[in-house]
Amino acid sequence: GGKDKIDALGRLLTRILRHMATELNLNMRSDGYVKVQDLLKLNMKTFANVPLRSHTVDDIKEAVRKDNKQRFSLLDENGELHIRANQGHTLMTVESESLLKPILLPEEVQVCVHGTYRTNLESILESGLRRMRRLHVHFSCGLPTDGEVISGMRRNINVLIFLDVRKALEEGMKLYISDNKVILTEGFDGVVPVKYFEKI
Ligand code: HQG
Repeated sequence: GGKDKIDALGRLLTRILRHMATELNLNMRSDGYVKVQDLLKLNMKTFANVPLRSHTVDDIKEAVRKDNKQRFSLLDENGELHIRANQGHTLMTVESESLLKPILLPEEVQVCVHGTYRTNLESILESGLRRMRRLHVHFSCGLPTDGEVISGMRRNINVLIFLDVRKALEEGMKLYISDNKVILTEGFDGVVPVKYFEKI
């Protein structure tokens, strides 16, 4: 039905905006925005097997509005609608400073927690939290309540790692917050060392 089509559109938008701009020759600004009209020209199909070209600007607006983690932002500039992913990028052309707001004081953050899986824990305790393919390690600024989704962690995680925000900031780790309230950091060279874990 319509909902599934919009869901599938949202998933494709996530993939393109986080990971594929370069290979698709898509014009992306350093703050992650691309023109919606450029997106709608791409010769791709969504996971519902619907050609991107058959979607409309209104479909894109609906996908943005209905996204359960507020993954996207829209921007109207001189009558031209732009869209970006708020976080999760792997593209080196996206600059943290223009996409994200720096966190300067520990008081700005109540909780900072990374969700992961038991199978990763041994390795994480050995080498720290790594950003893997992405530009940043992701943290949520709260915990999911009653099976709700929360931006910044997956739904089915079974281990929580809390970051000592004060210590991290004091020692010069750069922390950022995205428009959808995900806390992001490159750590030091892509790694958040174990000594910044508050508790697990
Ligand atoms: C793990 C989803 C072994 C890390 C979520 C994670 C988030 C290690 C995985 C966003 C490790 C990386 C990001 C180490 C880290 N050894 N495993 N040293 N260091 N890991 O997808 O945080 O639905 O890059 O714990 O909600 O899972 O896509 O990061 O399990 O916001 O919008 O390596 O993706 O949002 O996986 O998820 P990811 P993530 P969306």
